[in-house]
Amino acid sequence: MEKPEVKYLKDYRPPAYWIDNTELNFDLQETNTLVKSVLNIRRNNDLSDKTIPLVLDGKNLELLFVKIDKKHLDSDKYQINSENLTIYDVPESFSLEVTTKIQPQNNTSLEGLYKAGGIFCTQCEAEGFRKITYFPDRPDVMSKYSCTITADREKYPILLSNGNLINSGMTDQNRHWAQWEDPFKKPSYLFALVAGDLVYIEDFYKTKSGRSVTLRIYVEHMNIDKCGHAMQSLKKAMKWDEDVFGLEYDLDIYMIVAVNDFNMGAMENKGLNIFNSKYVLAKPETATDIDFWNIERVIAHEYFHNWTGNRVTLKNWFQLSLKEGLTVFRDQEFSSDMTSRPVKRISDVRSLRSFQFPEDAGPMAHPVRPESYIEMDNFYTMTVYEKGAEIIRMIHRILGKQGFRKGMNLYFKRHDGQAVTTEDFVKAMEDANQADLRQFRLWYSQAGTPEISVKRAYNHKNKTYSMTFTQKCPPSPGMSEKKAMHIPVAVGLLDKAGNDMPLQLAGQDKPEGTTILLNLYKTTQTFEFVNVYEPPVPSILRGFSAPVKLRAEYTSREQAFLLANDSDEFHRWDSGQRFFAGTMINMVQGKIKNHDPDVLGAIIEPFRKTLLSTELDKAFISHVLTLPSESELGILISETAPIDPELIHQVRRFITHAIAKALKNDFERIYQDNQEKGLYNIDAESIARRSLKNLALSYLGMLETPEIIKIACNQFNKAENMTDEIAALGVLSHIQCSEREKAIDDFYQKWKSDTLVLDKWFAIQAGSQIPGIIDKIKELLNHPDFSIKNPNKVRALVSSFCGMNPWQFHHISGNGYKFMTDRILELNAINPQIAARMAGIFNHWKKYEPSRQKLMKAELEKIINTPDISRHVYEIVSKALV
Ligand code: B3K
Ligand code: ZN
Repeated sequence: MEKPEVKYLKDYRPPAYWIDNTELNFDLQETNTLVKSVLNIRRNNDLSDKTIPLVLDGKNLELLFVKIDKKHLDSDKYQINSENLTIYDVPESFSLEVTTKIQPQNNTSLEGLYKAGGIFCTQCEAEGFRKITYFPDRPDVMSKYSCTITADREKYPILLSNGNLINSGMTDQNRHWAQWEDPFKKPSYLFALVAGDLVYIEDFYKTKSGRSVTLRIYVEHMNIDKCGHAMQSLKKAMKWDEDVFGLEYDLDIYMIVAVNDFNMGAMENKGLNIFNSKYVLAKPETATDIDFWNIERVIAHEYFHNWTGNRVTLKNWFQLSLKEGLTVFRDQEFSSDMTSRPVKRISDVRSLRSFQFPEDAGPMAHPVRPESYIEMDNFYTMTVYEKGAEIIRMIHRILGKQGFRKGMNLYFKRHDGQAVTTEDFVKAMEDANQADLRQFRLWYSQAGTPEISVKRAYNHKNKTYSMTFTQKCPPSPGMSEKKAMHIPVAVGLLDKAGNDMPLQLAGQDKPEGTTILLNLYKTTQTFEFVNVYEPPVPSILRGFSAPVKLRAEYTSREQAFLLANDSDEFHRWDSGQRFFAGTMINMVQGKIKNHDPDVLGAIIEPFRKTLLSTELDKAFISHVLTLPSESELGILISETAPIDPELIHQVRRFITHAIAKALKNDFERIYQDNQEKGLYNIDAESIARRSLKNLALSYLGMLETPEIIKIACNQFNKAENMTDEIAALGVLSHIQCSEREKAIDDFYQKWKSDTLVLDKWFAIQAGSQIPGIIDKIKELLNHPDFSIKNPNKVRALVSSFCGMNPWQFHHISGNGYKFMTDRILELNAINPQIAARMAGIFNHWKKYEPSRQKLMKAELEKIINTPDISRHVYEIVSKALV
């Protein structure tokens, strides 16, 4: 194939033409859909060159007519190729009418306008609008849209687009139309259209200034009883944004549509969010506690985009983190306020370390503001989203809550209605606080995870304690030298009794609290504390104040001490994880013997103490007692040695089994004590109780005794909520017994008409630890309820296998790898975005031991040598092979 073009930030140029108004007209049909667009175009007079032709983006479109100021344009006046429509010699301002023909029913990429499950819907971000009509498909061209949709009345009774419904009517007996108008200017990526046989629930929200907003959630008929939680979440999010940021919703109606076929979680189209049904539909019988939380989070995230993304949008796609990092930070804060702040922080950091850190150390490593891309869709990454949110969180910490709010206010005051950059954001934060974030900006431009090491020394005579921090950042693709960054490190000191010491830095006249923010600016920097009455144990990087790898060289005794005593719950959890991980890694590396009773005792005692604590929050206990996963252990090991997934699997299994055996009675008691009492509830406390109970069950499951199988079957059969039902099925899924087969069968029979619940059924089987499960997975590919065209099904069956079952995916036969390559190639032709996501599974091939490296490399080569490989997949695989 030809090498695809690389786009660079440094090549950014302002648009040559503005589009003041966009009038769209859709004639939706079963075979050919006609799209007519009328654009009011005006030359950008800021540019000195007045001869630049008008270049519009367009892909997979059949051009029917072009008119300028209502007159047909002869075909020698324009040029079309597979990417653009170019018109030469256009007036300074004019109206352009373009009519194109598309086939949404054949569009399996789920980008642009597509029809799936009988519903027409759109996904335009990042560059999907160009699959609908010719347009300057870039976020800095903001236009006012109106949209008229005509369709069969019976098949598509609901016709929606952005903004307000202006008018509607019938064209003949069978076809009807609706006209929508969005009063706010927006980039093309926020355009949306939906047409289908849907029903809705309706509610209202009164904004703080007293306006009433209509809220609607549209779903397929059979799901009407599963929208309540999403609606409550939306109202909570609207209220929270008013309370915390003073931000109010701006249109009279807010609509959410749930569809089953969707590439990602959801999309923030102005006034008309389109959601993967997974993040809308829930009732206790069908959705787990985690699902309920995720729905609340994603509904809030898309709602928050209305200000951070829609009203203030992006100048170009390199700025993606301007909206995504900021909006993730906002949704994290929202979830923290709705649930438990430390627990939320723990799970966010866990996922940052499991996915973003490896990304930042691999072939796809890129700065939070990338400098180049081949296919923008490949840059909706953990780095842009989650590391981007960490950057915002550091600014929040450095400036404080009020300073941050002042910065946000100034940002909106300056930039409402504009397309701007991350630089504009940082500038607003600086100007509102007279702060200096010059060095801090490196977080946007330098890829890679900084590593911090700490040397500490206590001076008995002077009662001083010094901490010397050294930072370095490993090289990343295209960036070998890194500059020292501004890193905020929150620190506390514990005395022997486990209490926080008052902290006084040399030069301060009195102690200032028990947690202090140390700002690192240099490669090496020393801080000295005075009046430290005894040698302390430091608690470093409290609350995970910066996205860095900390090499603090704690002894395991110190780790156990911090696990038992640290007042910072995040750091307490983190110390526990390091402690458990350290022991397991030593076993993997043969530094300690598996069966050494002292080693086991050293793990089991703190484990038991935490399990039986009556003071700690149960959700927190569950997090502490969830041992680092096989993948997490692999990531840690890969920093010093190659990964052997089989060995890691054996050690982790051995440890969990040993814990289960030693604490059997305790687990049984916890299991009994935390049974559901009274009505099912989804408040934080009930969720915590269920998670601890099900954690106990999963440890007990390791014992695989008839007694435990009976307990699990009992829970499975009696469960009245999906959390308990799927937890029990999960436990059974790993045990080879007839009860397992029966439970899997029963579950299918019970839920075969609920596609979202079936995703869980596929995922549980893909994650099963029974050896040779890959054969079952291959069989399931042919199951009538599986479809390779449905991204949720692919994620459930195929991605879960790689994610939940690393030792079988990495089986030394190479069968797991071959299986993945087959799926990637199959999807390459159907849905390149999803294919590219899956291809990323081979990104870390160099971190494995030699035989697996060789096998994975061969797969990558096979993929890249396949004819017709998409740009999406090419970008990922070619980078992995460098
Ligand atoms: N902005 C969308 C993601 C679009 C992904 C395009 N490939 C959802 C979100 O982050 O809110
Ligand atoms: Zn987002």
